[in-house]
Amino acid sequence: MKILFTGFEPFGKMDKNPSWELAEWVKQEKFPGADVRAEGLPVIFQTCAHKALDIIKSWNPDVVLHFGVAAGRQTINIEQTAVNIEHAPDTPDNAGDAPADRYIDSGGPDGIFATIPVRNLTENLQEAGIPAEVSYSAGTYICNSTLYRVLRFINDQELSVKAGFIHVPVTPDMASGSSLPSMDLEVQKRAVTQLIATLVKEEENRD
Ligand code: PCA
Repeated sequence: MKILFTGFEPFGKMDKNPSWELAEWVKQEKFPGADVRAEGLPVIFQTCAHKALDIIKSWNPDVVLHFGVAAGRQTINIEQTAVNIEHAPDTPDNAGDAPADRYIDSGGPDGIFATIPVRNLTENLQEAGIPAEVSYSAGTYICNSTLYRVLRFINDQELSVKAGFIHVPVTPDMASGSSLPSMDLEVQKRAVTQLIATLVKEEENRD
C-alpha cells in the first residue's frame, strides 16, 4: 500500500518541530508492506495543503497521514475531525497571516471526519504500550486547516484515499524550563511504525 506521510516546519516560538523530524526519519526507514513517501509542509494557511494535494493527484496514495506538533498534548492524539474555521489572531503563520474566525471554505461543511480508522489506530497504539487518545479537536490552526482542505478535496473528487491527522506532544528538550508535557522522539517513532503496521494489517485483512 502507498502511504503519504507529512510533517510541518517549525512555527511560532518553536525552533524545531518533531513532526518534521519524524518525516526526515520516515524518508530513511523501511516499513514492511508499505511504500511510504514523506514530505514537509509549510506552516502557511494559504499553501499548507498544496503539496499534499499535488501528491494525492499524481501519486495516488491509499492513505495520507499528516503529523503535527501540539504543545500541551500529553499523548499521541489521533484526530477525529476537522472544522471549517481558521482562527489564530495571536499566532501568525510563517507568512504573517493571523486570521480571526475565517472560513476555510465558505461553501464547505462545518466539519469533516477523518477517514482513517481513528479508534482502531488509537487502541493499537495503546496495546503496544504507547500513550494515545482520540482527539475531537485538531484546533483552528494550520493542522486543522490542512486536514480540512485535504478531506474536502478527497470528498469532492470522490477519491478512495483515506486521510487523517496525528498530533504529537513536544519533545523533552522543547519542554525543558516549562511544565509542558512531552514525549521522546523515539516513542513517537515507535508510534509511527505501529500506525503504519496497523494500516498494512487492516488492508491485508480486507484482501
Ligand atoms: N502544529 C500546528 C501547525 C504545524 C504543527 O506542527 C497545528 O497544530 O496547527
